[in-house]
Amino acid sequence: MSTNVTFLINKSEITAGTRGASLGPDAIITAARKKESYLFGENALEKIANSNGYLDKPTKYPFAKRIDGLLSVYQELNTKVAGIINNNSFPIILAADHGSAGGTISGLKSAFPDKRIGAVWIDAHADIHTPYTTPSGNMHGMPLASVMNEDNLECKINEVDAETASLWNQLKNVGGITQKVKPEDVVYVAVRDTEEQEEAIISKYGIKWFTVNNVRTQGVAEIVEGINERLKNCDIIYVTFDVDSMDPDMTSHGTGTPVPNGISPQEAKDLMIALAQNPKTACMEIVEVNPCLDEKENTMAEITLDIVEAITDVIKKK
Ligand SMILES: [Mn+2]
Repeated sequence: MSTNVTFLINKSEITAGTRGASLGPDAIITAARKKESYLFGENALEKIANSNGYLDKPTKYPFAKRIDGLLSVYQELNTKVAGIINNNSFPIILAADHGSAGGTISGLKSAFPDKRIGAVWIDAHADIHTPYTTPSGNMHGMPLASVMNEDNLECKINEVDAETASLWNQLKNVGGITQKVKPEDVVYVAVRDTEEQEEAIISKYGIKWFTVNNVRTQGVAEIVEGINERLKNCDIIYVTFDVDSMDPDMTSHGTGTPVPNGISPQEAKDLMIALAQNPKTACMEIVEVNPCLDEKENTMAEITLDIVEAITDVIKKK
């Protein structure tokens, strides 16, 4: 058996709070060219339209910044990701910021409308805010809530206007199915920087959460066993990897919101390889490389490339 891989590049950085993540996918491709890897020439590569023009004008939506642009990004990802899967290829999304994940999951659900989807969220952050709870308005903190059809009104701190609420509802409805992932089918790995509104929802649903310490003390194999056990009733698995899950001292600060005490690059690679090996895994996404913020030249992209190469190898042999 062999599987085709299609890289899907999304350079939209409209949901991050810092600038430069749109250069992340190119930084990874540059790292490949530097080491004369032909990864991106030997596999199919597609792109979605660039929405970064939304950064050049003020946003009307303080609690969901540039949500109008994000709606287009979700719609385009929905079509592209479903199209790649329906074409019997395995999509690996290289995206600027994590707002992309909601569109990707929409596409996965569009391809598999009757299947139960599990999501493995490897990240320093929980990304489960909503316009009603966000302190920053940055939508890279909301993709998971958007695909869970979650508003978290119990923890509401913002008075959201009708237009924002309508756009948020449209975002949750991309692909025509509002709840794409159930809370019991989400697993966090390495999350360590959360806000109380997020913690409330995580504990309300009992979302499974493996800490950095769990990974370090139990080892990657046991964590992956735990993930697979938790998601045993899911038909399809989506894996999202935010590079800020890794420790900035062992990588670099080349990401929008670095957080100390993350997993090591080796742990990240072992984890991603093991997850790629699961036959249920149907889509993987890598996000938040920001070379503008990298104090060690292109180190974050080089480390990320190593992970992307490793999972591509595994997937192509499936
Ligand atoms: Mn994230």
